[in-house]
Amino acid sequence: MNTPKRYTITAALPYTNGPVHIGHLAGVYVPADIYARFQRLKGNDVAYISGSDEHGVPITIKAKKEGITPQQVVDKYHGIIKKSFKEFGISFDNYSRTSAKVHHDTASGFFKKLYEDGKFIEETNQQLYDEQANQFLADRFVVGTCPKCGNEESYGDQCENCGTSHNAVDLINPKSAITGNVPTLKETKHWYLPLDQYQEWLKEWILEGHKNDWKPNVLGQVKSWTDDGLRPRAITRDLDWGIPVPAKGGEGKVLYVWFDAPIGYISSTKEWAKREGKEWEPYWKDQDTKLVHFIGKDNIVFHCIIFPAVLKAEGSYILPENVPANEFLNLEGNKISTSKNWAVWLHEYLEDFPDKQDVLRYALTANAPETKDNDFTWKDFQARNNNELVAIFGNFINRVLVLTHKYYDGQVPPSGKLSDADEDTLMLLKKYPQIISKSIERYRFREALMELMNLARLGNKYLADEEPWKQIKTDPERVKTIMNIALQIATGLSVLCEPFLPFTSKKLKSILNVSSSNFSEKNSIENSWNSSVIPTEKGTNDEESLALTWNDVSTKNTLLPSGHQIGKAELLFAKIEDDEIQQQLDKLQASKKANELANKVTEPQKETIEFDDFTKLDIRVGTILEAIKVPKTKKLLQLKVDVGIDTRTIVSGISESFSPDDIIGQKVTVLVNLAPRKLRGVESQGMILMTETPEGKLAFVEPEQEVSNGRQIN
Ligand code: B3M
Ligand code: ZN
Repeated sequence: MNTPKRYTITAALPYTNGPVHIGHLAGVYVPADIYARFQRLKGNDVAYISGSDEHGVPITIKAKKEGITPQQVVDKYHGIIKKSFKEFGISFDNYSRTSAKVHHDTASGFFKKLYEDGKFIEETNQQLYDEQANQFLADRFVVGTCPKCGNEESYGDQCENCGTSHNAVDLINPKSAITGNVPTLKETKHWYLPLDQYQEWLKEWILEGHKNDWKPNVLGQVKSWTDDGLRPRAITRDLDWGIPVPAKGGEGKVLYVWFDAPIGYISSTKEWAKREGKEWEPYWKDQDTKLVHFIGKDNIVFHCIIFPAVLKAEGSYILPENVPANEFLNLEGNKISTSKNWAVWLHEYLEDFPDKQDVLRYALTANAPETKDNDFTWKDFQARNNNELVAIFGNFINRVLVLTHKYYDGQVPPSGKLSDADEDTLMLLKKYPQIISKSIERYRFREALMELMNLARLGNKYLADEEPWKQIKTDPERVKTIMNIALQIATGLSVLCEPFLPFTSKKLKSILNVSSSNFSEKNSIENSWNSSVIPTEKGTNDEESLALTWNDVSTKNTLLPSGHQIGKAELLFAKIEDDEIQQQLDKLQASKKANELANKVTEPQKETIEFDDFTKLDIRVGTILEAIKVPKTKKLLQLKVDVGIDTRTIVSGISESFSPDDIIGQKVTVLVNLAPRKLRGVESQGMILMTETPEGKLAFVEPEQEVSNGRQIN
């Protein structure tokens, strides 16, 4: 076997201003997890690192909006995010947070070293300022037109449309995101990283050095910025949420979130190493370590320009081997949006589909936005499950397990003389680790997954060609060989599917009665992150525990020896029915609508009235006695209401929210002295007071305690 290599694999630190959704998963966490699990299975030494990004303006904005402190915001979402990643089987070796002390110390230390080494420019100049909010406007506190692409909703530090990162003063027509005011300019001092000084080096390192192995979308963005010419970037801010600037004159200022966040990878590695009793330095400073950053395309500039420049300025760190950034995932034809609540949230998915982690991992990988933006639809999710996982993978495994039990009581039969087809099939099986590796090593996870499914297809084809269920009557000896081979394929699948479908792999291995190798011990769901796992020695007694590695599938002639006992057959995947999908579609529409209503601007207050105007209104408590639909109308119900004074007819436009039967006996409040008027031929003698729920449904206004009909409201 090759000597193990050391890998530091990072997944972008999610902002803790909201939960994680499928866009984050498809773009970053699922591909990074496949890669990390794969490298571990290959026997490599892996640190798979992430954590919560708890600084920055998005968090301050969220706190303002919810009327809580930034600390409360990050505590809430850090908890939700961490729990959902864990339940989803993301096998981080460590998931930290940038509010941790180790991170504050590490980021401060970086700044100090660069400051003392004279790597920064210190400059006092004019910055955007909101007089009303009493605050400098950096980053997401300011929106305006992007100087590069003309997008009118660019943020102060980055345009989400073209990805360009700029200084807030470069925005055309800037506006404060806090008050909507046009900002003024005010003088302030900041520290700048002179990116222009790194431009030639960056071009050489990335555009020349990696022109053949980095993704075209990443190279394209880097080229576009360097062609425009890099300029010094401020790495400090006039804010109070963040890591204090450790320099003279830095009082009241904090580090720019994009200065400290990537250093979070290093702090998280330190935290992990300390817990595991390891050295952290080799993972960041040894030239033989491969550093790979998994990110979404909006993070390219920070991982390919700014962070490398910081590492280079520091001098003792390695640079990324690759930054395989993904494009964006859309949802049902629209851009995923946290603010519009157009998203599938991971923690909600896990509630609705508690045992279907692998189905989502599969659907997101099969449809990953690797080279262009892609669309997630619930219909596609269903089809991927029913037509691929159930019909191809699950079907093959199920046939193998059931037949092995039926013919041999679950004991692997011996193989006899091999036919040409047998030899070919076994040879193909041995090729799959290599085929799948090749795709994974090139960050082509869709392709890798397709190849994995081709192995399941190979299994199905083999059974369909050999028809053991027929041959058992005529040539039972031959069937032993067929089933032996089918069992080898099933075992191969159980090992090779682990990076993609870890829950399935675990279940299948336990049915087949084989275990993970020591290298992938870390991948087992319970043992993953934040618990120290002591790798076990590779099983010495193969009879007891068959510990299989990725390479074993290529090198071993038999993965499952004859006579080996397998466990009870169980289905790996279940069909997903139409109504489950419809529920998700309904939920999506409902949450979008609820969000629109919640964000609906509250109507401004009406003109002032005098007390006498108010006393003119005669509002009484009443009870609905009868209700019928007004024929040929959509909205109108004709009601009989006891208002204490009398029982009268009122026509009310509430038919879309209530069915007549449900409101008999409903307490209501009625404006009784409204001049009668005819609606569709029926005279209405008053008006029932209504309000609206966040879902847009009408709601009655009723007294909070029992009140008799006719009581006045004043
Ligand atoms: N928190 C941005 C984002 O969530 C950011 C990534 C940091 S990686 C160091 O898009
Ligand atoms: Zn732009």
